[in-house]
Amino acid sequence: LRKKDDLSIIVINHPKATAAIALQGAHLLSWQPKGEMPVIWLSQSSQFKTGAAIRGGVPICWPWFGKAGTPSHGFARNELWQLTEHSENEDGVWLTFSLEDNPHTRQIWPYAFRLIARIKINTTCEIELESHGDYPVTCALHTYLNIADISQVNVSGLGGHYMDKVIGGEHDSTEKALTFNGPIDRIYTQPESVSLIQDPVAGRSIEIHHRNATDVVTWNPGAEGASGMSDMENDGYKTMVCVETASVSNPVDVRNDRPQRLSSIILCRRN
Ligand code: TA6
Repeated sequence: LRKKDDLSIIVINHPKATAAIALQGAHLLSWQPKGEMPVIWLSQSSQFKTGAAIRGGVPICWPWFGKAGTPSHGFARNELWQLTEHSENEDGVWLTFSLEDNPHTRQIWPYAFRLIARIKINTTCEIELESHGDYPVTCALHTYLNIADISQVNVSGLGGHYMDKVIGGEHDSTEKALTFNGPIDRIYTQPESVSLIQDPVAGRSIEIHHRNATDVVTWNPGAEGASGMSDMENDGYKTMVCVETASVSNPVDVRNDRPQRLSSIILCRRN
C-alpha cells in the first residue's frame, strides 16, 4: 500500500504484470503486462484528492452515467471502498472491493446498495462490477486506454447505431471502424461483444470483451476539449482513448434477488 497525495494505492508487482489500484473508487490506475507498454492511460495532471474524481484509469461510474445527476458519473468513483479479499498465485492476483450505502451516499442518493468490484491482474485484466439493491441504474467501466497516436488509431466492433454527445441526436454509421480527427463522444447502443482498438504506431491492438453491457461508449476530447480540462495535459488527448463497457441507454432494474454484473476483460496483442 502506498500513498499518492491524499489517496491510498495498492501496488501490484507480479511476474506476469504490474498494476495499481486506488482504494477510492476501487479505481484501477494502471495495468502493464510484463514486456508490454502500459495499457491503461492515467493523466499526468490528475488530482489524487479525497472525494475528487481521478482523470484516467478505469473509473467505476455508478449509479448513473455522465451528467444524469451530480456528481458527474455517480459517486462510486469518489467513495472509499474496502478491500475485502485478496489472493495470488502464478496465474495472477485477485482483489475484491466492496462499497455499501452510508450516511454520505444516502445524502446524495437515498437507497441501500452493495457493490462488489472484482479485479484480476494477469496477462489479461478483468474487472467485474456486481450491484445489489433495488433501483434502476446506469453505469460504466470508463476505461481509458493508452495509445501511441490518436490520429492513427481505429476502433471496431462498435456496431452502427449511436447517440452522439458532441453534435446531439441518434445516428447510424456503416463504417467498419471509428477513427478520430476531432472530439468524439458516442454511446453505441448495438455493440458487438468485443471492441478492437488497433494502434499501428504502438504495433499492437487492445481487445475489450464486454459482458452484460447494453452499450459501448467511446470518447476522446480532442485538442480543444483537452485544453479545457484542468486535469488533462493539453496534448493528453493524443495518447488516450476511452472504450467503455456500459449500461446507459436502458437503465437496468437491479433487484435484490437479481444483482447486475457488468464486466470487461482487457487484453493486448502484438501485431
Ligand atoms: O464517457 C464519456 C464522458 O461521459 C464524456 O462525456 C466526458 O465528458 C467524460 O466522460 C469525462 O467525464 P468526467 O466526469 O470524468 O469529466
